[in-house]
Amino acid sequence: MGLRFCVGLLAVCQRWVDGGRFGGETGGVAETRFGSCTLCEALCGLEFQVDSGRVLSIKGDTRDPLSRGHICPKGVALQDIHEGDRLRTPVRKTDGGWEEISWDDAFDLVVDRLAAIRDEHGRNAVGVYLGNPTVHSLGALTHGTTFLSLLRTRNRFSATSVDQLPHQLVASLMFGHQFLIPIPDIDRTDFFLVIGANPMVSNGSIMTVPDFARRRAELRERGGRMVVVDPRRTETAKIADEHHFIRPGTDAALLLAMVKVVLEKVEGYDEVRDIVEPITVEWAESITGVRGIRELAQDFQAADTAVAYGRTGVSTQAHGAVCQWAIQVLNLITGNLDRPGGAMFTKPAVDLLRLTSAGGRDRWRSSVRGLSEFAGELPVAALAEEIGGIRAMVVSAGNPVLSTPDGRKLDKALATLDFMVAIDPKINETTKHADVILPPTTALERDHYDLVFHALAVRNTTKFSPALFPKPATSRHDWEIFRELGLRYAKRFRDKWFKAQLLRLSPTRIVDLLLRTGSHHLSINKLKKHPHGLDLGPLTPRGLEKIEIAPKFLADAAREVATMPVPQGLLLIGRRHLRANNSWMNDLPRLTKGKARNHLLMHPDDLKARSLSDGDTVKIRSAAGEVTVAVTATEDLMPGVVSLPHGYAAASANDLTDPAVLDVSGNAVLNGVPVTVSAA
Ligand SMILES: Nc1nc2c(c(=O)[nH]1)N[C@H]1C(S)=C(S)[C@@H](COP(=O)(O)OP(=O)(O)OC[C@H]3O[C@@H](n4cnc5c(=O)[nH]c(N)nc54)[C@H](O)[C@@H]3O)O[C@H]1N2
Ligand SMILES: Nc1nc2c(c(=O)[nH]1)N[C@H]1C(S)=C(S)[C@@H](COP(=O)(O)OP(=O)(O)OC[C@H]3O[C@@H](n4cnc5c(=O)[nH]c(N)nc54)[C@H](O)[C@@H]3O)O[C@H]1N2
Ligand code: SF4
Ligand SMILES: [Mo]
Repeated sequence: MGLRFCVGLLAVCQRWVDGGRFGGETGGVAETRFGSCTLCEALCGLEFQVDSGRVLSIKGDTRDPLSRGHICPKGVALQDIHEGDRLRTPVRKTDGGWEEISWDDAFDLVVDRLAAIRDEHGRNAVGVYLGNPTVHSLGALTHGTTFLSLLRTRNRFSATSVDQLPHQLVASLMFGHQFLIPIPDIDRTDFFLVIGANPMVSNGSIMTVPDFARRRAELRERGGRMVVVDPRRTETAKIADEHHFIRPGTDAALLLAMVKVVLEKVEGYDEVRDIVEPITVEWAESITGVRGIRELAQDFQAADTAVAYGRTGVSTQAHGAVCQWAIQVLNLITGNLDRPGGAMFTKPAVDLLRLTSAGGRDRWRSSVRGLSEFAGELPVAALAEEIGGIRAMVVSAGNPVLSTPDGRKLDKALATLDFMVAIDPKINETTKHADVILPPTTALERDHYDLVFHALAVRNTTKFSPALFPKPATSRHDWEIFRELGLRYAKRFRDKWFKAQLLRLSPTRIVDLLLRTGSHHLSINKLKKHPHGLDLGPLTPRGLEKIEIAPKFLADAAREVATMPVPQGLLLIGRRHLRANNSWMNDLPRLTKGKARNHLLMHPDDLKARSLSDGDTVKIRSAAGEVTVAVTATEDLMPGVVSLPHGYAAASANDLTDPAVLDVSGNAVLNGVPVTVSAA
């Protein structure tokens, strides 16, 4: 019934939505256009100067209500992605190398092979991996998910389980929906506690905050305070009022000790009190290396408003789920959950909660290790070992050989597949294993409406970004690729044919429908009248109906923290760079000029203890593997900690991370990896 309603409503919408594209030839007169950057979560508004189908310049749009003119160097590089070296037509692997084929032949070939493997080995023999840019491509979201549901495989993997799975698990268990994730109300808080995040470089994550430096300055002007907890004195730590080094992987001890201190002056919450009972501040200080935990907790509690926020440093580690849970408990018991200045929920123009499942876990398990599914996905750390049972892979917008634990093992496993298709404009360390690569258009050639990050932003805003340029007739959008694959696949397996009809709608039309039925009653046409975006105001209290403060699954995991041993030896953490984006964009000269960045960082005392010097080539070893890389001395690291960025093939951090060690959520442990370092 729902679907018929949609189709009917859509026919009406079709008359309203002109579906027209801006762009085209202008013949020598520069034109100004507006849109948004889709490279990271910050959603920066952009102002383009274009002429004759070419970009003349890209700068920040000062009238965008969210980003207020902010732009980073990657945004400018959208031009380079568009104009640079990339696949523009499908290619097929042959004995003589990559060979161009037509779209029609490519779609038929892919569907024939996937269907044959499903016929022979069953549905779960087809595996899927979705990478990070999926969430930044409207069409990959609207059509990729429908295509995947047609495959009906349980072997679904994504970058979620090397990233934010603990946030989603905690949100589903505490608040009832995996995307009901509290966002720091940074614009009104008096005390901003940042744990394991570096928004000065990342521009915010699960906290869309495009102009972090300015908002931080405004916090200071209001007399507010920012405290950072991080094993590295990061770019964010350097502009904080206070920075604490912490031993990687031990944040759960810090957070539970803070909860215990806060509970001394709060009534109730007996189930939490019981969990933190065995924790002492002294023990937590010895484990974490952080001094003044009691004072930190008391200051947080005493602030008029305060918000604790933790990101990949505390989600991609051994106690990721407990950390994310303890952070929300801290917000809750200090009265800062769901109130201005605290941790709040967004009210986006398109309700993400309506579009996605609430969560759910352990409805099936991986076949080798028996790891639990969450929200329909298995932990990607199990992908390599599942290949064998999996005979074919669909990989879209990702590079798991560089981005998931023990990438080398995955590299070898992918080579044994019967068939692989990649949807990606690039031949990378993963897509090189594909039999067929289907390259989508770039961000400048397609309409964008952000379904995900408006829902995770520090302010309610909304914006439609029309395609800057029309796509060449020979190109296909992500959604057109998924549409063609889906329609052909559904024809083979008629059980899902009806569902496939959803694929016929364009993403823009789907968004129009969602906007019209959303709480702000907007439409694409209304948004087109506001090319800089619309401000929908600051975050407002949601009034949560029910909060499960200590769900058993998380409570059990939290009780384990008290038995955590003091970590010994060197611990590896990652890092990000403003001019890099995970494993891609490393081939763009505009972003990569200057010194190489994929070196190991190490404290001078740790170098000296191993008779090493700044600039030496060193060998890093872990339980999973080894890499050889140059080392740089820095006092910005806590002694006993070393840092290597991920995403570089020459020395991949994920040749060191270990798929055998997982957080209870199933998330990979990418930080706090025990390593040794010696002269190469
Ligand atoms: N050790 C360590 N490992 C990590 C991390 C870490 O901090 N440390 N971080 C983790 C995190 S947070 C993440 S999100 C993952 C990211 O890991 P992945 O998502 O696996 O990899 P990406 O590097 O984002 O790969 C992006 C690919 O998408 C392609 N692409 C770009 N735009 C599009 C598009 O519009 N459509 C399509 N179809 N393809 C496109 C690019 O060409 C590139 O090949 O890495 C994780 N891995
Ligand atoms: N320039 C740039 N921006 C990006 C990306 C990028 O690759 N480049 N990637 C995007 C993606 S996919 C994501 S998910 C976000 C990530 O956004 P963030 O999480 O804000 O970014 P990171 O730089 O990974 O920050 C993690 C921090 O945790 C610290 N850390 C490591 N281990 C621990 C630990 O055990 N405890 C504590 N307390 N801290 C620890 C690290 O030193 C680091 O400073 O960034 C997004 N934005
Ligand atoms: S911070 Fe940079 S990459 Fe992220 S949206 Fe803004 S311009 Fe794009
Ligand atoms: Mo990520």
